[in-house]
Amino acid sequence: VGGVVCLGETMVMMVPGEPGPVHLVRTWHRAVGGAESNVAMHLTRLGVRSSWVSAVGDDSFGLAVLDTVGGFGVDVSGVRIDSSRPTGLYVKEASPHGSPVRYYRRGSAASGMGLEMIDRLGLGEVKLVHLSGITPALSDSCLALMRELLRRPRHGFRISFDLNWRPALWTDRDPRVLRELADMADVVLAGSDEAELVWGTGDPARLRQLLPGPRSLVVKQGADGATLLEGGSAYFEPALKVEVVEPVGAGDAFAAGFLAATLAGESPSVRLRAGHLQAASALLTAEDVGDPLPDDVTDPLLHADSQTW
Ligand code: KDG
Repeated sequence: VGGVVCLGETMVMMVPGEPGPVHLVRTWHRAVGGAESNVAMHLTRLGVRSSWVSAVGDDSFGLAVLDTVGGFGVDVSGVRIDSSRPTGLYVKEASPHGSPVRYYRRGSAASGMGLEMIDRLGLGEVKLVHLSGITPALSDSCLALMRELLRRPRHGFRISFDLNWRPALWTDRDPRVLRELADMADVVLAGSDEAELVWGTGDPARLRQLLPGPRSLVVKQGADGATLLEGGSAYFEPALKVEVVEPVGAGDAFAAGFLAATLAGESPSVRLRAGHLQAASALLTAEDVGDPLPDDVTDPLLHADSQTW
């Protein structure tokens, strides 16, 4: 009782195992990736009990996904095994400057999710439901599921929503629905480019005027840092300087660090720093979830000076 449930698609991820153009690559490294299960994995590592709910195909890739996420200690008992649809797949070309991703996920088991998934979430027992803007792009039934979750009255839990705008998924859908969904969440995480798409500005000072109210909004400003807008105040924390190996997955890591510290009742600056610290661990690996940073590095960083405006 009291954990976090993360809902969303997770796929098998193929990363080239040798240099060169992808069409010539013959050796592949098989990993697993999905924004929301990444968050659940990081949360579990941080000591927060987490479950991940989704659907996978009744196939070997589905098994790989369940083994990887479950192997981290995340509760995967709510995942539906769908024998009529395959597990999704994507190819990631790892590079420090951004990683082109090709999806093979149309018609996947997770895109078949709909309102019937709500019973699997254990809503009576969780403190936080974590969702992202990937799910509403997957299918009409996934969008309906997101709307229902965000609209229905919440008893005893909050909803966090990471915008996770993936342009490749929105080619035949209107991304403005992301604003409707974000406006119903309690905690929203957005890159400044995503905030620009959804609210017309990525500037925290302007967002602060546009968005009064109790909701918490984190604007991630890339390598500069992140700003939390909450209760009429704004808190900025600079990011850590790291040698980036590969950036995909850093946003999920940030979300987990921030949410774990939020659930622990920490101050705004500690919550943002916890996000940056998790993100740094993800920036140092080509996979989505990297090794944890050692405690003697993280502990002093969590408690340095902060800026409020
Ligand atoms: O945040 C990382 C994810 O983008 C990656 O794991 C793949 O879930 C994924 C997606 O839909 O892009």
